[in-house]
Amino acid sequence: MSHVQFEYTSPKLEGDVIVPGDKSISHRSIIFGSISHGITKITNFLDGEDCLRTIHAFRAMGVQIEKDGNTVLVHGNGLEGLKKPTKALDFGNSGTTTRLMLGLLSGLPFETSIYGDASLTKRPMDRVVTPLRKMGAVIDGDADGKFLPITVQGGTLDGITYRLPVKSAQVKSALLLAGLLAEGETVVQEETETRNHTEVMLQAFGADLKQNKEGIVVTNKGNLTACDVEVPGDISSAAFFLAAGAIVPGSAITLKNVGLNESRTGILDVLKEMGAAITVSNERTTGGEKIGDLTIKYTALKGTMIEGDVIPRLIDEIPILALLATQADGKTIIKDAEELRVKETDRIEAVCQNLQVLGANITATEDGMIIEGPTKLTGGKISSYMDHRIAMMGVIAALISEEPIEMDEKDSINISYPTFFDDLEAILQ
Ligand code: SPQ
Repeated sequence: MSHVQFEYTSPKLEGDVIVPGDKSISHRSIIFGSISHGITKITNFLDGEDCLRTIHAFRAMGVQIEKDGNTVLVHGNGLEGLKKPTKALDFGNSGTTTRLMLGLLSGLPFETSIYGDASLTKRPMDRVVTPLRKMGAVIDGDADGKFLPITVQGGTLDGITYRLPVKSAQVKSALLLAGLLAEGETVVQEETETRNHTEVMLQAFGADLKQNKEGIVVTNKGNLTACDVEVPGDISSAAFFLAAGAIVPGSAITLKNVGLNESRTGILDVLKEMGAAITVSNERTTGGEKIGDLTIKYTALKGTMIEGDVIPRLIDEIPILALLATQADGKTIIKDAEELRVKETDRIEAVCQNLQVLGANITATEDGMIIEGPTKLTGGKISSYMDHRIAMMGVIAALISEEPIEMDEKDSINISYPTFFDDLEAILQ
């Protein structure tokens, strides 16, 4: 790993950023395009490593997918058009690819083996394997299918009613995908709403999916039909510049075409609560997803409480929100975020250890962290923990640190935001 140093002297951020396409929506557009009939044209597709894993998986199953930059054409031949891959599928670092594909592969008439990188191999898969087995899936893997590598012997499935024990859109989506292939109804119930891109997009592709008081109900009635997808900008990527704009003195940034689906906008609620100068403009809807422009200006912030139902609406933004909280006046408490411990790394430990090195007053708790601000950040040596979101947090920290910040690597950022440094350069004054 090659160490990198970040040093920005009296920076100020000004201008517009067009953040890349949403990672969650990009994955789903490939999956639903591949199982539908017809040509799905995807624009503003995220060219990040995780989404490329999903493309490779479907190409390996015989789907013709043409990619020209951020435009992708998926030539779907329906579920019956998918073929057994000739070798095991490598899902790299991508939790979304793995969990959603486990749902789909469970109902396809062939055997598939899947594996991933060191981080993915440590992430729990039993959260999807357990309910899929209840539907009749035959899944074998390390520690009885808790971890990759996993082999799925696809076959017939029966619909079930399942109440999610974890706040996870990936588990919900895996079951809805399996439900498209199962006999009878599959009902997924969730206590706290998680991102709903699967539901929105399945409806756009013509699936028989409804939401009623029972839960989210899907059946395997008929084929899906190809549907063009314009991917909104990723609010989880925008979050790094929202935070930067709020904490780097003198900054004013506009982030264009950002996805504003309510199940993802928890960060906007929290920023407003903390006193950030943020405005939303140019709101519109495309493919059932809300989009708009976000303008943020530097201003004084105050600490806040982040807990309960907002957590799934900002789960991936917590690392950068923690950095922001080090600059806010007073205490910020983050609770109910135990899911952070099973992301690309244990994000509670990674955030706290890095920010402590930089002189922040931050303490890890079982399900979150407590931050007391404001503190000036010194420089120091930190680690990305090979996690794209931790790495980007480290770079943004360097914008306000008194000394340079050295990090063990920066390439992990390509997972979700390959143009991160170009976008940063473009607004650095
Ligand atoms: O795909 P992966 O690796 O799980 O990515 C992450 C991320 O930070 O990019 C989580 F580490 O995002 C998840 C997110 O946390 C993407 C996702 C989705 O597209 O459905 C849902 C969330 O995960 P979960 O486990 O809460 O369902």
